[in-house]
Amino acid sequence: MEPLSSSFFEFTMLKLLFLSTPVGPLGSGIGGGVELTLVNLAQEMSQRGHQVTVVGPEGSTINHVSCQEISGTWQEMIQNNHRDTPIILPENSVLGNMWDYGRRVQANYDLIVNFAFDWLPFYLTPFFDAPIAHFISMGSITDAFDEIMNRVAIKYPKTIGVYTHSQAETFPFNSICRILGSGLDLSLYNYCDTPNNYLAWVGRIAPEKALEDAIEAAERVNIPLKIFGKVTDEEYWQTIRQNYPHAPYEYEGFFNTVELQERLGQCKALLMTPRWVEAFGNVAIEALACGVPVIAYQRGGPAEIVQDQKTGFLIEPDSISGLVEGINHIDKIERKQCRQQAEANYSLKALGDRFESWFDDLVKR
Ligand code: HBI
Repeated sequence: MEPLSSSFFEFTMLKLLFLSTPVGPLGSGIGGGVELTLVNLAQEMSQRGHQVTVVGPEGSTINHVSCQEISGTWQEMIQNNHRDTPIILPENSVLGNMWDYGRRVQANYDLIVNFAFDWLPFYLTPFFDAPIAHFISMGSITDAFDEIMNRVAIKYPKTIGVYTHSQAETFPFNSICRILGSGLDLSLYNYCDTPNNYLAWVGRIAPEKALEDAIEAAERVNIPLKIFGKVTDEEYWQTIRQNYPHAPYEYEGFFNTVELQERLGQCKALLMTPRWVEAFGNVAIEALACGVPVIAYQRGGPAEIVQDQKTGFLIEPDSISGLVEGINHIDKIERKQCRQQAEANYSLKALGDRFESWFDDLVKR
C-alpha cells in the first residue's frame, strides 16, 4: 500500500503574528541569520494560505507580507554580554513597544511567534492570553536569560523551537526543544559549476565569528578571500585590518540574497570559522544551494549541516592548518552534491513543513 502523502494531512489556516528581533530593522542585515529565517518562513506560511503579520522595528521591509513597523530604541546585541550580565532595556525600548503592540492585538491571532533572543518576551509569556511560540536563534549566553527561558520551557512544554541539536544542548531545557532547522527559497540561488579562484567568508563581522582565522588561511594558501556581511563591530574590524596588512582579502559589503548568491556562487569554497557554538549557519546552506562546498570548524550548527568529504570538510575547531588542508583538497568535492543536499534538506517546503506542524501542535493544545 502507498504510504499516506503529507498533503493528506490538512492543517487549519492560522492567523500568525511574528515578532522580529529588536536589534535592527528587518532587511538591514543587523539581525543576521534570524532575519533570513523569519522572512523565508513568513513568505512560505503566507503562500500556504495562513494569514501572517510581521512586527518589526521602524524601517523593516518584507515583500508580499504585511508588516507593522514600531518605533523605539534598538536592543543591544546580547552576544556582547557575559554570563552574569543583568537584563538591560533602553529607554523607549523597541522590544517593549513591539510586545505592547502584540498585547493589544493578540485577540486577532491564533499564535504569536517570537524571534527575539531576549528576556522580555519570555517574561511576558504567562501574562498573554494568546499562545506564544519562541524560536530562539542562538546558543546560551547569560544566566538570567537561561533562567527565564527555562521557566517557560517547563510551564509551556514544546513552545521553544531551535535550529539544531548542538544549539539545544547549550541550554538546561534541551530535551524539550523542538528542532526545526532552516530553509531557503532555492529558486533564488543559482547553481554555479565553474567557480573562480576565490574563497568566501559570509557573516556578521564580529569577534565570535573569528574572521581572522579565514584570513590567515587565505594568506597561507595565497587565494583571495571575499568577505561578505555587515560590520557589526567596527573596532574588531579595524583590528583585523591592522593585523593582516598583506593578506589577500577584499571586503565586498552586505548584499541582498539575489546579489549575494551571484557572488558567492563564483567562489571555490565557503570558510566558516565561528569561535562559538553557531546555532545554525544559514550561510552554509546558502553556499550549498549555489554548489559551493563548505569548510567549517566541527562545532555547532555547521557540524550538523556539512557532510564531511561529500559537501565540504569538517575541521578540528580553531585549526588554521586544518582549514588550509581543506582548501587544498577542495577539488575532491563535487559541487553538484552540494546543491543536491540543499534541495533535499533545506527547501522552503521542508522549512514550512517543520514549522507548520509545530504551530499546528501548539494551537491544538
Ligand atoms: N541580540 N539582544 C539580542 N536580541 C536578538 O534577537 C539577537 C541578538 N543578537 C543576534 C541576533 N539576535 C541574531 O543575529 C541571530 O541571527 C543570531
